[in-house]
Amino acid sequence: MTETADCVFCKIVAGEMTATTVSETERTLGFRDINPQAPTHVLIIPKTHYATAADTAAADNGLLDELVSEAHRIAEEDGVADAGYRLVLNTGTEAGQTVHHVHCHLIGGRPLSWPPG
Ligand code: D5M
Repeated sequence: MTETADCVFCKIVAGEMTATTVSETERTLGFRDINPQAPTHVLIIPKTHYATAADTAAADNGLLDELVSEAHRIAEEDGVADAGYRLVLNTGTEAGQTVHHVHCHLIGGRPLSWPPG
């Protein structure tokens, strides 16, 4: 859980960078992705810095559950829950993880193809 001074999501949590926040709990923050891939594209993160989902699960039992619960609540708020949505946790470089502060992508509001690219 080494917080890095140049972590963009830590900066958002600290209020040093702006984001379009859609949810906040004691331990989580949800904000709209800067490069949306669908009508609803929200990132849900823990306020504490963990690099990956596995690191989060190992360090803080229950925190990943909160990310998923928040994602579902936001999906309902955005009106995409009934049609269906996708949660994505990119992990590592080959999976396309570019920000190394764990984040759950909530993507919905359009039909989504499978498999992903
Ligand atoms: O996804 C990282 C995601 O983070 C990517 O979809 C862009 C988004 N991003 C990066 N910087 C910002 C800021 N400042 N606000 C909102 N969204 C941001 P990954 O799974 O690591 O590829």
